[in-house]
Order: sequence, then C-alpha cells, then structure tokens
Amino acid sequence: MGPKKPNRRNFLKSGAAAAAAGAVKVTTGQTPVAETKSLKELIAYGERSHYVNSIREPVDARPSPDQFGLTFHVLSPLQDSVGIITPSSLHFIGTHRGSIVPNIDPKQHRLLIHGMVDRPLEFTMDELKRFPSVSRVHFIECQGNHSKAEDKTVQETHGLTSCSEWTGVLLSLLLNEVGVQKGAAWVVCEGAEEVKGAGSIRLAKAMDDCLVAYGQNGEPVRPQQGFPLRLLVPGFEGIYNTKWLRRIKVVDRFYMTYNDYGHISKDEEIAALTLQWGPKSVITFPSGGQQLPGHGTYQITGLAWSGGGAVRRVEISTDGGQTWKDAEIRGPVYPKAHTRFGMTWRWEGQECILQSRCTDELGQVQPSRAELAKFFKVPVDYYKTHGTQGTDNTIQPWRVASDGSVHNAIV
Ligand SMILES: Nc1nc2c(c(=O)[nH]1)N[C@H]1C(S)=C(S)[C@@H](COP(=O)(O)O)O[C@H]1N2
Ligand SMILES: [Mo]
Repeated sequence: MGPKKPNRRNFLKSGAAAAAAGAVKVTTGQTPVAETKSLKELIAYGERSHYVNSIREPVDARPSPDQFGLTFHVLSPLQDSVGIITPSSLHFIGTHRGSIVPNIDPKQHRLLIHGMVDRPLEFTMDELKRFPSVSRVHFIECQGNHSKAEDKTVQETHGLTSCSEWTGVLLSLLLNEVGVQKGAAWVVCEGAEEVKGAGSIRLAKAMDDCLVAYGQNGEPVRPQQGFPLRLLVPGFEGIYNTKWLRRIKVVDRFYMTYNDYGHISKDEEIAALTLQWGPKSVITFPSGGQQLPGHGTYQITGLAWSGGGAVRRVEISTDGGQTWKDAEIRGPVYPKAHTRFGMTWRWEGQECILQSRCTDELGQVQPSRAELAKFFKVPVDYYKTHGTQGTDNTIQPWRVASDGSVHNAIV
C-alpha cells in the first residue's frame, strides 16, 4: 500500500467537502490515483478502482491484548464479496499478538521438521519449491466467528472467515521425507513471531490434506497471512493454520501450546464441536445494514462451506423457516471451501425473514439456534446472554422490513 493511498474516511470526507463547495465534476479521464503515482508505478502493481472502497474492520469486542493498542482480529467485508475467492487484501486476520507482522526475509527463512523422525531436516524456501506443488481452494475460519444479536452486518456476524487458493507442498510429502517414527501420533507446528503461536494436530490429519503453503491467490502468501510460509489445516478452526511457520515437531502425544491453552474446552461435548467446522452458510445479500430500494426482482446470494468436505446442498427460506427451497450453486464446488449460492427472488414489499441452510457431503445439516439449544439442553433464550457452544455454525436469519431495510434477526 502506498503512503498516499487515501483511506475510506478521508476519501468520504474530502468527497463531502468538495461536494459542499460544488467542486465535484464527473470526470472520465485520469483518476486521483493516477495523479499521485508515476506511470511506472501504475503499471508495476495494479490497484482497484477508487470507486471501490470495501474495507476490513477490526472486531470491536476483542480489543488489543497488549499495551501497543494493536488490533487483535480483523473482519472481512463479506457483504461486498462475489464468487468464492477473498481478495488477499481483504482476507480476515486472526492474531494473538495484535497486528505486528514479523518481518521475515524469505532467503533467511527455514522450516525445521524434527522430533520423532529418522532424518531431521531444515528446508529453505527454495528447497520447498523443489517438491511437487499443489494448489487448493480452502476457507479459513476463526473460532471467534460467533454471530450475536448486537452484530449489525454480515461483516460483523461472519467476517472472520475467508477463502483463498493456497499453493504449496503437502505436509505428508515432507513428513515422508524426514521419515516419521513408530509411536508418533501428533505434530506441533510453531510460528516465528515473538510469542511463537503454535498448535498441535493429530498425525492422521497432518498426513491427510494439510498443506505447507507459500502461495496465496497466485502470489506469495501475504505477510498478514503468514509470509513466507503458513500451514493450512483444511476444515479445522483457524487457530491450527499456523502462520510464519518455522518448525514442526513430531511427537507421541498432545502438547499444550500457547495457542491451545485456554482454547480447547474442558467440556468434552463442547471440545468435540471445536476442531472441525460443521456445515455453515450465510446470505451476504440482502444482509444486515443493506437497503432494498423497492419491491421487485433480486438475487439472494451467499456463501456456504463445511469443514467436513464439499457443500452438497444449500436451501433458502424466505418465510422464517416454514418452507425451504433449493438454491442454485453458482460457482465451483471444492471440498472445505467457500461455495457461492444464489436464488432469484421477487420481493413484494412485505416484511420477511431470509435464511440459508447448508448440507455437506457427509450429510450433516446446518442447525438453527433452537436446534442447538435443544442439543445442549438449554432454554431457547439461553443465547441472549451466552455465546453458542463450540464453533458457531448456526443458521443466520436476516429480517427485511417493509421499508426495504435489512436487519440481524437473531433474538
Ligand atoms: N503463528 C501464528 N499463527 C496463527 C495465528 C497467530 O497469531 N500466530 N493466529 C491463528 C488464528 S487464531 C487464526 S483464526 C488464523 C487466521 O489466519 P489469517 O490471519 O490468515 O486469516 O491464523 C492462526 N495462525
Ligand atoms: Mo482464531
């Protein structure tokens, strides 16, 4: 990002000030960006149109954990999303230590794999690229992605998930290279930042579909996403996707790490529901804070995903859950990836509640909050004062008022 790039607020302010002075002219020529950048810069790395101003927002409820006043978690603007890939600049951010991103020289970076292995090895980035690569589209979602009644927009209710094409080497390939010894059962994966964010995953998952990724959406992984190297643990909670990956230790049992501490519930029933994401979906249009200009035909659209595999079906209800209709899948369907769905809808101007419901390839069906309450044997209004147990994959209702305004309908 160039230092001259106007942030949205300034842009709006100066736009308003200019309008007040009657100075705004519709121009078809050069953009303000063009005026502040050399032709060489403009050609070197493309920028989005200055008419497009979709931005990430920090999570208000999770202020900085340290004295630096840095942002802890940052929400992706899902309301503006199209297709299934999150632009890298808008990928959500989940960090334990605020927005400090370690400054890692990829030439100096090493990945050490050791512990219960025959040949401990240290890989440079160039060496990793000498292994066959794979490119896979996967979502990442933070366990903190809980929808609450006070959240207004889909960015606030669901913005801690994003989806990218990740390129790298299968972890199983690297583990076979070092030779995993008998009795090994877990791997501990550690990041390079000062607190060494780490996570423990079972060897079976590590050998299944985990990826040591150096590429994101066709270019190197972004610094906020773990440059130059991150772990991808498809379908699992975000926290296991270790960024700035520098060390993998093969061990015989679960080890408590900085990340695992305080994160894994002591209640076994809840713990069983945190780890792999269940089937989940959300309508991104029309969604909270948006406004329908009048009655007529619209495209309801949204995203569905599941940690259990591919999305098999998405249903939409426009009558508060009394009846459901199959939505169309409008894009590619990859396992453990965001999947775009849609439906042509005629709004006659009446108040209504819109909801989407995902079924995945395992046959798991996304639950409503009432169903979750029943499962956990708590009263339905329990969630007025408590977050949902485990990872929240409950159905998100949006209320369209008769004036066309759209609101979070969680009660
Ligand atoms: N090294 C390291 N890895 C990390 C984290 C971290 O703080 N340090 N945050 C984790 C959390 S809580 C989440 S939700 C995901 C978020 O990935 P993203 O920032 O690329 O969206 O990264 C995980 N990996
Ligand atoms: Mo997270």
